[in-house]
Amino acid sequence: MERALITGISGFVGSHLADFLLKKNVEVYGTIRWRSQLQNILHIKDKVILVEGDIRDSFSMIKLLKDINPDYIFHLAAQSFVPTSWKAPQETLETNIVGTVNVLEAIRVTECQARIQICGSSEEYGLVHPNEVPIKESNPLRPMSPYGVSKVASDLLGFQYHRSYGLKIVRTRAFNHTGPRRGEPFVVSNFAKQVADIEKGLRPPVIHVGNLESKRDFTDVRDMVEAYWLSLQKGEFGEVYNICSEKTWKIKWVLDFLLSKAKKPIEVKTDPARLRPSDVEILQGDCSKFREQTGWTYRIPFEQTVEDTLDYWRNI
Ligand code: A2R
Repeated sequence: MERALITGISGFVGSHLADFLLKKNVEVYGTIRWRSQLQNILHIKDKVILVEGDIRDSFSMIKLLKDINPDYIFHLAAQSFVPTSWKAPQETLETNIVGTVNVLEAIRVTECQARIQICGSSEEYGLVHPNEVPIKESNPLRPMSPYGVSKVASDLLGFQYHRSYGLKIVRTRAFNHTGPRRGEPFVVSNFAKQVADIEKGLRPPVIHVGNLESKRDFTDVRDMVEAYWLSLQKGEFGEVYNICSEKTWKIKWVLDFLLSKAKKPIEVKTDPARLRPSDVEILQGDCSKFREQTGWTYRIPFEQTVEDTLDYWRNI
C-alpha cells in the first residue's frame, strides 16, 4: 500500500485530501499538534494515522520522516489566513517559510524518496494589472500581504530544493477554493454561516459584509484535492502549476446567491473592519499548463459548492 503524509491534515484542505486519498486506497498519515481542533477529521479518525508534529520544529520533522518514510508528501500546513498575516506577520513567516525549510531539510537528510507537493497560492501574484489577466505562472510575483510573501518564499524553496538536491517537488498555486468545512473567516463560508445562524435565530437578520466588488476564481475544494493528487502523478518535478477554474465570480454574486437561498429576509450591512488594507481586485488564473500536463479540469459547479457550504453550516 502506498503511503502519503499530509502536513496540516486537520485543516480544511487536509481533511478533504485525506477523504480523497482514502478512496484511492492510499495509507494516510497526517500531522497534528497537541492543540489542533480535530472536528474536520472526526469522521475518518479510525482510518488515518495521526502523528504529532509542529513544522516549526525541525527535530520533530526529521523523526516523523524517518518513522513514516512516505511515498507522497502533501505540504499543506501553514498559517493560511491572509488578514491574520497582517496581525501576526512574524508567526506567518515563521510557519510558512521556516516551516517549509524544516520539512524540506527533513526530507533531504533522511534521504526520503517521496514526491512532494508544495502548496502555494494565487496570493503570490498579488498586484495584477488588467492586461495580465488571466494570470499565467510566468506572471511577476508582487505579493501584497505577509501571507503572499511567505507563500512566494515557500514556493521558491521548493524550486531551489529541487534544483540543488533533486527532491521530487511539484509546486502548485491554488486560486480560491472553498466548500464544506471551510473556516469561518473565509468569505464564502463566512457569509454562509451568517445566513445559517440567522435562519436558526442565533443572530439578528443582518448580514455583515466587506468588499463586494473583488472578483475571485473559485474552485470546489473536492476538485482541488484531486488536482493536488494529479500534480504528483503527472506533474513535472521542479515545475509550478496554477490550479483554478478560470472563471471568476464577484463576491457580490456569492452574497446575492446565498440571500436567494435564505429562508428569511436578510438586510445587508457593510462593515469597515472587513475591508483589507490592500485587497487584490481581480484574481483569475490560467490553468492551461496544468490541464495540458495532467488532464485535470474542475467538475463541481460553483453554485453547488456554495449550496453545500450553506448546508454544512445549517447542519452543524
Ligand atoms: O492549527 P492546527 O494545529 O489545527 O493545524 C493547522 C496546520 N498548521 C500547522 N501544522 C504543523 N505545524 C505548524 N506550525 C502549523 N501551523 C498550522 O495547517 C491546520 O491543520 C493546517 C491549516 O489548515 P487551514 O487553516 O484550514 O488551511 P487550509 O485552507 O486547509 O490550507 C491548506 C493550504 C495552506 O498551505 C494554505 O496556505 C493554502 O492551502 O492555501
